[in-house]
Amino acid sequence: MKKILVIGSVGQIGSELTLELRNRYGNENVVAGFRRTQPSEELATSGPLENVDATNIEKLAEVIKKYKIDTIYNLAALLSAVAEEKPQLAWNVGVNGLYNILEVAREYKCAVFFPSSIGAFGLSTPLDNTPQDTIQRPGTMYGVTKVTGELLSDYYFKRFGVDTRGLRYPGIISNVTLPGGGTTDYAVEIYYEAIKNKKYTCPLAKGTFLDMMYMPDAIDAGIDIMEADPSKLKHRNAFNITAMSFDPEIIANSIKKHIPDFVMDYNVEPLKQKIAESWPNKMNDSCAREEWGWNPKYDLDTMTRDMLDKIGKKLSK
Ligand code: VAH
Repeated sequence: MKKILVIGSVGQIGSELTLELRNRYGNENVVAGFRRTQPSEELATSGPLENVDATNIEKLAEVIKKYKIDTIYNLAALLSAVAEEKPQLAWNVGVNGLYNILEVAREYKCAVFFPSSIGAFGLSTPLDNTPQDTIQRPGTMYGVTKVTGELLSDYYFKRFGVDTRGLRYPGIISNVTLPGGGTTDYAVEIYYEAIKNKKYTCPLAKGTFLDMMYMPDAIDAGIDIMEADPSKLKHRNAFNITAMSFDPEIIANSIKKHIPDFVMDYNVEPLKQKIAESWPNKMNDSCAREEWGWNPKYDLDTMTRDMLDKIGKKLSK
């Protein structure tokens, strides 16, 4: 039976991933690790909670031993735009934290999930049909922490046999948790504003294409990769995965199919625009599909229908 620790369980991915892991493996087998932000009532009442700061290796080891953890999902990170404002903190959480997690995983024989990102690529990467194995020279601290994390995780697999696996997530869109400080946050905000005000001012320019994914697919991918047959994995850290690619105009048109009088204008935020332009327009995720069966269920229109339905219900309460 898996005994799982989710570090960063109150974040955009962590909060929904932890609940799904509890559904699949049993509430008592999934420990929700958090630092400052208090867990939701659902997270707090459905299973064990621990205050875990990945930069404190002693506390981390204590929790691993207390619950006999065999799998660590490490979702602690500062997202791209915030990481540019606080690069030293981003490095400390993203890299020093990961180093501690890998060291504890080495000592207590835990598997480790590492969430990389499209942010691990830069302007010198082929931005269309971005290959699984290609040049990675990101220009952001977020990207530097992700490339470092990929290399460190692969090293721990090859040198110490730690079962590390990772995904290069695209922008993730959720109807549950609001994102905090990401370049792709617009793709969540637009749905709320469309419902509330039928108007949205977009911080990214028309024609800025980015890979995206609906949260249910992101959660399934995070669980499926850790359950995959290791003998089939030619790659480890980290797999390109994507479900769709769109620019602001395309997602706005998808919303207009349901809210015909929705209007969008632009007020480009230079930092987010600069970051977005250095990320792929569309990744090639054939390795994930071949090596562990990656196959997203949601496209833009099915996601839009579900987002508007779920957020509409939430806002009408
Ligand atoms: C961000 N949503 O924008 C995150 C994500 C690929 C983007 O890492 O920073």
